[in-house]
Amino acid sequence: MSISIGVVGKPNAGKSTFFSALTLADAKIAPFPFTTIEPNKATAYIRKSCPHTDLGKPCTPRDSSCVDGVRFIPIAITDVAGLVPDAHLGKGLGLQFLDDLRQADALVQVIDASGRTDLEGNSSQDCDPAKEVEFLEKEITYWISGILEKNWDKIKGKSVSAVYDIFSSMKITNATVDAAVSRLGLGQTINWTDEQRYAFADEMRKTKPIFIAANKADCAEEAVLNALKEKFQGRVVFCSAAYELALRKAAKAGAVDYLPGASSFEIKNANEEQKKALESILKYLGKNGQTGVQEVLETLVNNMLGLIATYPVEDENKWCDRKGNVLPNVFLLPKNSNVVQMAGMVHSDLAKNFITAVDARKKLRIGKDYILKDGDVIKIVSG
Ligand SMILES: Nc1nc2c(ncn2[C@@H]2O[C@H](COP(=O)(O)OP(=O)(O)O)[C@@H](O)[C@H]2O)c(=O)[nH]1
Ligand SMILES: [Mg+2]
Repeated sequence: MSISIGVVGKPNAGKSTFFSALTLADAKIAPFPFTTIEPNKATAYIRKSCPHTDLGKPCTPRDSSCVDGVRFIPIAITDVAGLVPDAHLGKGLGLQFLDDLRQADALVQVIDASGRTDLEGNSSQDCDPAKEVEFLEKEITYWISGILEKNWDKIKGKSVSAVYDIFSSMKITNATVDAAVSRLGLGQTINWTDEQRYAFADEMRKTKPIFIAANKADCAEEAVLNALKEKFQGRVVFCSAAYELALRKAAKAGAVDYLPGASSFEIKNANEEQKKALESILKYLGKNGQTGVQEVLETLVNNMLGLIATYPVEDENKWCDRKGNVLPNVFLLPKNSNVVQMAGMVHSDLAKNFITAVDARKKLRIGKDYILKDGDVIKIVSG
């Protein structure tokens, strides 16, 4: 199952621009027709250095792509409508559309770091973007609490296991549900008050980490950006979705040579007007290192979700599958996963009938307790 991330935030923060920028890929990176699923669902990619550079032979990826030694690993992204304070009371477009995010492993909240729009998304001045984070968490908790409320007749008076299905459809395990129930001291029967239901929903909400994309950094004040960095340490990255989108469009049109997340680009053929626009983007990159859009996704996946990339192969010498495809697949797994968990990602039978495995880099036999590292190339032997 692929990793799925939802883009949320107030109206006009730049969610759709961020979504388009993140998921616009040229044919080199997205050679397969798996890019756009629905208008608000598309594929983005995180970058990893591809193990083929250590093998010294080119790879033939089947579920990802490789450009200049960089493996681009697909991540599903969903863009939803804007959320406003009191959406749970019917303000704005309400909360219903959040149902699209049930399968999300994490969320990116796009906030307007320029401070030029208020919490409803209307033009304004000197708004504090930190306030956006607070209200949004609350509305997401109301959404989850609302799902419980809709099912209340079915679950009221039953044991806690009656809510397992609701949460497993949201990628939340039974063990996580049980832990929250005991942490809150709710007992084994569902006869919760409204407050208890909300508190439980809040625990469930916390299982979906929210990373913050401080957008419109191209026209934000340094002091505001610094305050955000201080307040949301480790879970905020500044970005300019508008610049990233402009660069990816220019790359697709052949005007520039630019790879997502790069710290610079080359202008190939652009008219005077385009050149001027591109030069101001170059200046921004010179100062900030990158547009930040790719960095948001990669910091979220690598640090906040703590996922590592592992490559199963059937031949530990040629690093290929039965058909000779070199490093055909890549699996993202939580840090500290063992090799049997990896086998289970490839196929449940591989885990069930696991015998042993081989670290294809070291040509070393490894046991079922081996803890995987980012970039591991592994041959699994099963009965
Ligand atoms: N300066 C600047 N403007 C941006 C950026 N991202 C989006 N915008 C503008 O903000 C407005 C709202 O963007 P949109 O993506 O539609 O916001 P959404 O309502 O959150 O989906 C549009 O006018 C965008 O051009 C950015 O990084 N920098
Ligand atoms: Mg939008």
